Amino acid sequence: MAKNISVPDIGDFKEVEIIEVLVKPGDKIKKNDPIVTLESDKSSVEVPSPFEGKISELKVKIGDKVSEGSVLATLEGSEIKEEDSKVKEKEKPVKEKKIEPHEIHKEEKSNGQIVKREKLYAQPISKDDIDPVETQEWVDSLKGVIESDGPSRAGYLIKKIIDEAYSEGLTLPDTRTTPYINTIPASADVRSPGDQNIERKIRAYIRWNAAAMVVRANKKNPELGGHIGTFASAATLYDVGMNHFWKAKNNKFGGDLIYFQGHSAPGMYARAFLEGRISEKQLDKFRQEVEPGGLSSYPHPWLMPKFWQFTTVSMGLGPMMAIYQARFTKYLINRGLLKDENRKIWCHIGDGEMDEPESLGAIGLAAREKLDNLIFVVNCNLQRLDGPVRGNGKIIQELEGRFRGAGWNVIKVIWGSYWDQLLAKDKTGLLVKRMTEAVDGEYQAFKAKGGAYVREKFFGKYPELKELVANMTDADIWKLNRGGHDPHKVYSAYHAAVRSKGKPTVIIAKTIKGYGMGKSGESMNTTHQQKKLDEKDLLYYRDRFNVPLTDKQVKNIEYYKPPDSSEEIKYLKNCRTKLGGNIPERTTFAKSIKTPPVDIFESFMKSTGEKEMSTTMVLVRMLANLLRDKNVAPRLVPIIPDEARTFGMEGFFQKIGIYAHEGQKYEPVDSEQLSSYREDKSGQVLQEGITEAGAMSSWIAAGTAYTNHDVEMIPIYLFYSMFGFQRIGDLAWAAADSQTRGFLIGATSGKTTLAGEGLQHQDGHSHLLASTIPNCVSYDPTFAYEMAIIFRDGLKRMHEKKENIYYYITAMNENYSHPPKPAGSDQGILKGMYLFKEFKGKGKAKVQMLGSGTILREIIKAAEILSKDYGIDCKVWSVTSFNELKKNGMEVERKNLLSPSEKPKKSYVETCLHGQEGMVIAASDYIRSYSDQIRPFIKKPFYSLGTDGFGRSDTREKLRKFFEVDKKHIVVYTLSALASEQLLESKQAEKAIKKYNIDQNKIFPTKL
Ligand SMILES: Cc1ncc(C[n+]2csc(CCOP(=O)(O)OP(=O)(O)O)c2C)c(N)n1
Ligand SMILES: [Mg+2]
Repeated sequence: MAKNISVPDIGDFKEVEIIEVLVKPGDKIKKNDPIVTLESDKSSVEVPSPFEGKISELKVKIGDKVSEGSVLATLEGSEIKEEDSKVKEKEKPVKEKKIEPHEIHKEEKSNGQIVKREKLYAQPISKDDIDPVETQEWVDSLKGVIESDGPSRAGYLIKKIIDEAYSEGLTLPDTRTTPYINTIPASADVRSPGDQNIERKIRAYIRWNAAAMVVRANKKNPELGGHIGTFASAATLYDVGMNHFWKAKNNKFGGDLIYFQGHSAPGMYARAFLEGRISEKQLDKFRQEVEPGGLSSYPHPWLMPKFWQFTTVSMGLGPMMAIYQARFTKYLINRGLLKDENRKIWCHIGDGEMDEPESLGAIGLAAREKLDNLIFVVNCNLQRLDGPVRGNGKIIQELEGRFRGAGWNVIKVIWGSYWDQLLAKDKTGLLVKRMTEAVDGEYQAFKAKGGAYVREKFFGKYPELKELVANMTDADIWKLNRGGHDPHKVYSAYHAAVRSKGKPTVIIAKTIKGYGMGKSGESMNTTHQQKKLDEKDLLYYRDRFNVPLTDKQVKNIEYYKPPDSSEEIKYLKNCRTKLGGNIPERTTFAKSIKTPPVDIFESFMKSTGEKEMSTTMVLVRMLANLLRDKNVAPRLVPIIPDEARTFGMEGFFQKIGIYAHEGQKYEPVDSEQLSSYREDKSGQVLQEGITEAGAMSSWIAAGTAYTNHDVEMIPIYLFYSMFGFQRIGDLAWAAADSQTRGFLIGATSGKTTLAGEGLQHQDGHSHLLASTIPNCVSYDPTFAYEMAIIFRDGLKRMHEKKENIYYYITAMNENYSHPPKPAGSDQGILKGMYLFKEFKGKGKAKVQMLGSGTILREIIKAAEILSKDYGIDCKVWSVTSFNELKKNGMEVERKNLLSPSEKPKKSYVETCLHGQEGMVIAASDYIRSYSDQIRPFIKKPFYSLGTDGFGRSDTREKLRKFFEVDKKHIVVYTLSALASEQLLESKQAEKAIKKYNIDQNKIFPTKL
């Protein structure tokens, strides 16, 4: 039975051109195999076959125009399986609709015992009690239900009562926060199985060595800096993870991924020293990295590529990148590229750091995506750099509210075990009330001023509480520890966190900044900056943690490392052996991706004839071609922050699907259309919503998957170029440090090319920002063949040869026809410039004309005019990258200056222009500084034109006139420049100014 394949619903488009026919008669095809590619003026999309079968006849050819219903081909043969694709598509989401098990309940039963759980303690603080007997009855009923029917039932009843209360119109207390006590009650704590005696010693040595390396460095030279107080507060949080939880990467397991708080780095080095991974000599080179073997100030994979994995010190970026790392890990698993090994992503953050909008900016996504592989640990030492984080409030409560509101599993670790007994004795709730009402500024002072002060100011507020501690000495009171310094409480929290299902977990731990530093910096406002400890301080620090060093050794600030045969070192190493190896450690075993053959790019080398298209369309078409390459296709990660339609990429929705961890639970409104919005659990596109920072974090996660997951991926992040480097420049820097490989595409780029959008959208400087990143390779191509050659080279360099660089390529939305590739231009395209065309005049003068992006086309038009109307010989050079030319120029110049007796070498620009006569005029759609970069390497008069000043909306023609980069201004400026070089009479230029109506009195655009 023969069957027609016709064009399905393609939205509002009619008479759309066929640009590719992907089958021929006789081909056996499967359902969804592409038949043809259609291209509208904005986007291209493949039409898939709705059936399986054999092509008997083709009804169309390249260049034909088709609309909905046009027949493309006929299928025949017994293989035809008539399936209604629409029905199938509709069935899919229904199939994927699953009822989520009630995760919390599961978790409650995880250790087989019924315990008093978070819900019981999560009650908001009540107002004054007017009927304690009645209150007690309610509480007793609740306890009764928990005992007889378990916590799930109790939770259900409470929810029911709350629902009832709302329907009665009651105003209920705010439930964002729970009382200021540990989320896990003492009765439910899971104690650490570790040997606490040995662990305490190990922790003491790490603390000592971490402080010693900072003090020694600053003794050598106070310029070097460093931090002691941060790690001092976080040591237990790290130790418990290192000894009991964080599993390393090895040949059996992918490894947990740990984002360390940037300025706690000395602690990580100090542990690695005990483990024998870092030598004493290296410790002595903390923050001295110019000579080989130094240790980075902070986690910098670029500088310590075998050690650090994640760059975190720019506050806020770590949390955001960790969230998207966790999300990307799930993406890889759902796409079948990674085994699900229950790996966790841990992110350590300071409480001050939580002020950064980025730190909290993506927590909603983490909950939405059910990232139960993600654990945040917020070290609440209540201080940041200058002083308290929330002196008048409580950072722990504030964060609890925000994370609970976002849907996270929140575990507060506020009080250490020494408080357990006091809390148990607190029958009236007065202790919890006092704990809750004291503000962080007070808590800071409590730890700075000693036991007597705490007795007076904290317990002393209520006689009952004073009485509660009457039998305790001041020293006992001082010993009442904070949760984040209690290994059992921390262990218990981590234990619960790794078992959380269906949501991410945040552990909010209370600690003391500068713990153990005593008068020199414990809980002081100056703690953060403390990098010097005098003899007295050091002796105190040694005694506080019982570090076995003599006074003399302390005075010499010697490191302490027991012999390898000691029980401490054996224990420490054994812990890591059990957990699979070293952390942090950066390795990569990813296989490279074979660069696709040139024929995939061949069509871009030819002229597009009459057909006009933008370089964005070229790129999208190229990506569609790449999706047919079996090596590249599965590894492409297109990332788009809600701009797919702007860039003509909606065709990807159907073809490769949008990643959605729960699939698609609804029938999309446009389900009848070819480019219907298709979400899929194994979808490939990351449609990020409107978050450039999030999209960039995804890009970093994908571009470093070769090391974090041993899978080489090819992330391609397309964004409005103005919202790229300018918006998320700090992440672009972190990406470079992380050795991210992938493509950033600054689409709708150029100040006059993006016409209507105006001042905030028009980008005239992103290339300059890109140029500040040493391992970023950037291009501003004009023509399809340039884009294709650059892109293929990028694939080769990054993903086949594994160079640690990334690409920034600008793409435009201006449609024009593209010429064929000039023979022999490949190398020039990659190096940054090549001779595009020569326009012979009458030899009246000679000019070298350089242009990039769409303004190259104005240069070409100007050259035509100059040669025809003024008899000037023009050579037009397409400059694909002023940035690459400048890099090469700087390097060659430096080499020449360092070799004064040798024959100077020529930079690539000089090589191109050497022997070419005439001055140089350069123009781009960016500010003049972009093209000015090559000025020092051109030994000729050089004039540059550019788009300096604020953008504004208007037509391209008017904008180019305004910024003086249109063909007329280029002609006039060239004539005028020739006159100033005395190569032409000035009246020629005067005449041209009149002829082209150029206003000589117009104010310079930067002032308008
Ligand atoms: C984006 C950014 N801004 C400022 C800094 C400088 N800085 C380094 S640490 C710090 C205070 C951090 O306080 P917190 O997060 O509470 O960490 P703690 O040392 O208390 O653990 C500041 C402001 C930075 N590293 N990054
Ligand atoms: Mg802090």
